[in-house]
Amino acid sequence: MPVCTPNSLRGTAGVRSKPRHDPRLDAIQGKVIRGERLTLEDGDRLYTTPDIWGLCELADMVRKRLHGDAAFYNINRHFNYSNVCALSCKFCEFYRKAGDEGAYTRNLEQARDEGRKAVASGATEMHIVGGLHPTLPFEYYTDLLRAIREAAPSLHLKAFTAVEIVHLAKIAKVFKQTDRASGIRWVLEKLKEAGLGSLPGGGAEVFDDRVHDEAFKGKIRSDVWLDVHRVAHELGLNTNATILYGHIEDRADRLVHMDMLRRAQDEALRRLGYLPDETGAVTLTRRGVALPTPSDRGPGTPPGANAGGYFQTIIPLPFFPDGSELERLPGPGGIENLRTLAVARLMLDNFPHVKAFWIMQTLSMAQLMLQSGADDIDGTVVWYDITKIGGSSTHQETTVWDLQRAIREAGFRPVERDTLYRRVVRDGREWRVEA
Ligand code: V47
Repeated sequence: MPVCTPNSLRGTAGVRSKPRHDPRLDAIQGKVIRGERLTLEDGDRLYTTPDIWGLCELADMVRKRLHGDAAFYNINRHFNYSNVCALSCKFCEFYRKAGDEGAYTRNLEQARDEGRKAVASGATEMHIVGGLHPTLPFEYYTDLLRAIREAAPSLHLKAFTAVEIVHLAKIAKVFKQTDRASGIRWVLEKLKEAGLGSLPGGGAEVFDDRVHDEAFKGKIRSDVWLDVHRVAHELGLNTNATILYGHIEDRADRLVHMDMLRRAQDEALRRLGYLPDETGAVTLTRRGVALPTPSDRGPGTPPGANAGGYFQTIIPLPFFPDGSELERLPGPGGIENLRTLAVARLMLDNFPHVKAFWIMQTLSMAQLMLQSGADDIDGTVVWYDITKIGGSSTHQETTVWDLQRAIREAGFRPVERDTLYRRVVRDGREWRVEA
């Protein structure tokens, strides 16, 4: 049970009944129990309800229906191959221009070395992203994957956001505005051959053209981001999705973003044979609906082979203003973070997982999020260069022990997963996925 359930105190002598019960949540609760899709208006009610704990309880109900008392983490490493970027997004503190102090680009030997270190630390995954480097050739990226793959064959390579994939299509000169999918497919096929296992969820930001042009001009828009993920799904690759909130967008923009993602997921799940309702929606949060299961056979087989082809998880990312061009903005507070995560769990009824990325949410906040819709807190990470919270360095590592303790303290059972959410059975650094 969530720690904050004033309902459980009802009737206790001397304790007032739930102070902010919002009757508007009752109708939404009925829909959630029946596994019906929530509308944008429902989303607005969830966002404006004063009954934050009622909202968290609803999201927790869905999360428990899907995952019971399991809460997932993984052993992973992040590797940023370069922070040199042709774009200058206002929210980003990561990018540098070539020649700037602190600009870096890693070579293949450094990449191999990172792969070896990751394996030695027991990692199952490497998360690889970087800036849009203006001069590196296409072969750098395939060589990068191959180098890590050779040095560390057991690692799943979750690499390159949709923004990078389009950049690669442009530098390989295969990107055509009139037929975007073919260039994207060409790039993804080459990367898959080189060892790509899945795509991370970055670069989605907020799917609104006004916000886009104000805060991340020059970056791909929502239609192109969704095209990349659709083609990846068609190729059997699983992908993740993010939403970056708490900057210049408003809550309505966030709801539209979530709605666009769940439509894209409807399409992916229909392709996998899930039966839609009369509106075309495929909800996974109905009782008795089986979650998609990747059939990849684990270490030793090419990562990503027959992995499925759908969105695995939504990762709400709170905006951190420090060091960015939007430093004047306050960024979202704790309650807004909790609310957005719970709303995401309820609106995205066809996403199997909701991740509270502890690096951006903090581990303490991730615990509350586990009680409010999240079922995953990401991994050991080690180096993280995209956001450096409170002036922290790029070394942002936590131990498996800390992750497990945080999960247990939140009332859940820690389950180590691989990138594709299969259970990991481990004996020290040796591991395999459960059959
Ligand atoms: O796309 C950049 C965001 C994202 C800031 O797929 C910022 O498993 C907050 O996508 N404040 C990259 N956010 C991170 C990402 C991710 C992280 C963990 C797991 C996965 C996954 C994906 O970080 C970017 C952007 O939206 N970001 N700057 C900032 N100042």
